[in-house]
Amino acid sequence: MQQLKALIFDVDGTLAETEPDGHSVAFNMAFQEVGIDWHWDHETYGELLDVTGGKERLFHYWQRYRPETLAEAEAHELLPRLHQRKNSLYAQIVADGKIPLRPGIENLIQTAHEQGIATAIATATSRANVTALLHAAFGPDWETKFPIVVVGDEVPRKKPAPDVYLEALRQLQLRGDECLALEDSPAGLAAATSAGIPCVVTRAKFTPDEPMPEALACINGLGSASTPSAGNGPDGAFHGIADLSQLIAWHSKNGLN
Ligand code: XBP
Ligand code: MG
Repeated sequence: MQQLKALIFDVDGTLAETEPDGHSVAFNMAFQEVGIDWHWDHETYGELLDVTGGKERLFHYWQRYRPETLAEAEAHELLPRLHQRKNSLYAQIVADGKIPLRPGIENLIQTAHEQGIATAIATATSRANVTALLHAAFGPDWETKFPIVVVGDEVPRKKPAPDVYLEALRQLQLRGDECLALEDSPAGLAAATSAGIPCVVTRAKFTPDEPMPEALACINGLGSASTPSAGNGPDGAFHGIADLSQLIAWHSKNGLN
């Protein structure tokens, strides 16, 4: 049995509900601002989340659904600019305090630090977006909580490739089985497990309603005293709070060990 030495957190969907309340809102605002007749409703955005990375998502949508709206050269000029504008609008939404951390996250990070368990970030989003969210949530010294932050555009391949997790392991100087990943998406789960890191999925609003047998546990959130979580852990049905002691217990049963 391997001792748990680090928790590696995904950002969007796992730390906070940034997709429905932040990124998708900001994408639609940016479409309006630049005068393109695109609009991503909830269902469309949910499907587009299979493509990780906002810029990649824009190019995918253009090529797959609306190729007639932009010529090749126009798309290569407009879409990166649109993505930048989306990120500025997203940063503003976050700075306005509109996206709280999900229940249990703050407590989990605090307890991990008290018990000498490292906390790191492995995300498909950009460093600027991580900074915006964590600064708003934890204040100006947020980097003391997350000294290791690995982002999608600073590694060769985004999730579902394992690159962000492999780089996090390299910086942590730990093996995969000494860590636990927290994710909300099939792409994130695939990234963590292919890096050899057991993964707990905390379902978010956009998590597809499908079984995730590769997950060590798949629950509908970390849960709190007022709203306990439910789902499945390695021992079967789970109902309660997935606090640090629960995560350590699950980690000790990790089949990857
Ligand atoms: C989720 C993503 C990101 C965000 C948007 O990342 O795939 O692309 O949707 O952010 P994760 P960007 O769940 O790994 O945190 O526009 O910066 O890509
Ligand atoms: Mg996510």
